[in-house]
Amino acid sequence: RRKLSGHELLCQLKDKVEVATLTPELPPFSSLPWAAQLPSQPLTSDLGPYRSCAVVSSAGSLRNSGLGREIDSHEAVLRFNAAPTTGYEKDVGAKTTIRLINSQVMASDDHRFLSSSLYSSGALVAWDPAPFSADLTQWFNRTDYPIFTQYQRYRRLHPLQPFYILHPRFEWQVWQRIQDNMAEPIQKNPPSSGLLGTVLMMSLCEVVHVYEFLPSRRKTELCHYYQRFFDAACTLGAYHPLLYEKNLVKRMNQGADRDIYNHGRVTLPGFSKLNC
Ligand code: NCC
Repeated sequence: RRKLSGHELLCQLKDKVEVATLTPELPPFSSLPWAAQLPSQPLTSDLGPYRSCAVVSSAGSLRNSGLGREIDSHEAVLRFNAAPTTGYEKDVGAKTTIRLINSQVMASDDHRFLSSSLYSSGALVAWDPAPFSADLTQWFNRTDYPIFTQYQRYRRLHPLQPFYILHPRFEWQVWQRIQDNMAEPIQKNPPSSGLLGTVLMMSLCEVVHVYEFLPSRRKTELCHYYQRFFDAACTLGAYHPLLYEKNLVKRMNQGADRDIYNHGRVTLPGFSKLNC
């Protein structure tokens, strides 16, 4: 099979992946009293369009990057999980427009999801590693972590903050794009938050800059910029098909290779600016 060009890959993503979120009328949620807590509109009708966006990975190589000012200059900034800005502004900026969190963060006691102010800026978007079929009832009956009980609790405490849940179809549509473009079979686990957030922003922004997803010359075994914990698997992947994700993003990058090397910066077009 022929290897697709970067432009063809981008068009595949645009055509075959839909950033869908849960809304109150979707079964099986529609018959549950708390369905009314879900946003009435899908995320893509409420947020954006934005001109220029930043996706900030949580990689340790953001340490001493000095990218904070550049990151904050974008109209919208997406961050992940428990990644803080306070105390790290010089390297990662201070603006948070969207925070994408996995269900493990919502459920684990360490992250104090319900009470920490870390989660209170911008819109929240949650996802859970759903069974491959992406059938909503199957997923509802066996989520990886208790995403729905935590969602209800958070909504009660913070009713005014926008908070979306990604449809599991989305994670598997992105997974399929990776698999169809790799020669060997990849693990049947959903893509990392990093790639999911990048595709989400490509559907909201005219141009997306992703920071330290493809590691720069500052590449390090330090897992996160905000923690003293070392593990190369954070950058290379274990559960998530992270190396394959990075291969795909490298092929789609429209910026210069030296921008990756010097700044860890990748430039991707938003779907609205893509002529397919
Ligand atoms: O580490 P995590 O990801 O929160 O990082 C967010 C995204 O940044 C990219 N990244 C991170 C570190 C690094 N050295 N290189 C990178 O490229 C990845 O794209 C990553 O997705 C996740 O994807 O949700 C993940 O979450 C953590 C963890 O659940 C949260 O941080 C909360 O503690 C997972 N770690 C564990 O389960 C131990 C991680 O595997 C994936």
